[in-house]
Amino acid sequence: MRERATISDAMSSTNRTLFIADLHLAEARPLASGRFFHFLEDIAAGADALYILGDLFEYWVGDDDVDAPIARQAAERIHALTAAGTPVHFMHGNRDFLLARRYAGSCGMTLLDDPVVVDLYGVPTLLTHGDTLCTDDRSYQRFRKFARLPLVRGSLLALPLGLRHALAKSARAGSERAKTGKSCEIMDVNADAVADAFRRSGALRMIHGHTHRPARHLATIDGKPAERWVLPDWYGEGGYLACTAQGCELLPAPSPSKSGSATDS
Ligand SMILES: [Mn+2]
Repeated sequence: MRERATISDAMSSTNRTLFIADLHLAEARPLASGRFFHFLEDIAAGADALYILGDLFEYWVGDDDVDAPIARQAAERIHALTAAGTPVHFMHGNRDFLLARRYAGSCGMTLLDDPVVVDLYGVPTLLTHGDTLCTDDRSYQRFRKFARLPLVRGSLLALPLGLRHALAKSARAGSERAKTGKSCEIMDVNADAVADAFRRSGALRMIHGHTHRPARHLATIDGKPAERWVLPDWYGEGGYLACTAQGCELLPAPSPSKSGSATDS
């Protein structure tokens, strides 16, 4: 352990924990995966831990979809990080909630419940993907509850792979249409839902993604400080939150040298 820390000190600063979300990796978005792999090697190596707070993938139809190259590549790269001693924790997003133990195991990463409170260098910190905070979007919240019932989940996974791909495609098309009207990702979080989450958990800090509105929000709830960090998506340059005992900061993901500031179409 000490030996590894010495090696990684030269690569990146240690004693910090990193958070990312909403990478939306897909075959059609090679620049995002290139950035992510570069991030794993150059930034996450040597960190105390990496938390992926949902929507690592644009969609996920089941761990048995073993032919997807992006899934295989991501598993290899994440596994290299965990094998080198940096624990990786994964929480489901709304796009990849079917990701299960088999795939997580192949990455060497642990699955987290949503929400969960972790002790982050002494600060009780609530981690969530963020979609449950978008309570103004009632139809989405009904769908979310339904889709995650064990029976529904199980029935979905029992469908032939081809049919699951077709369903995922139509769900993405439907969500694109919905965004022009109302969508959780556009409507943002509900302030009362945020305050409730702080109250119920006793956390002083919250970290989430989903809304694609990176920011640091400071509030006082019941006389206590409440710090909320929103993670960026990786449709553009991408980015991450780095936390130490001193606090957190949002940082851009470094571009792999060739692609510069280019983005996927
Ligand atoms: Mn999401």
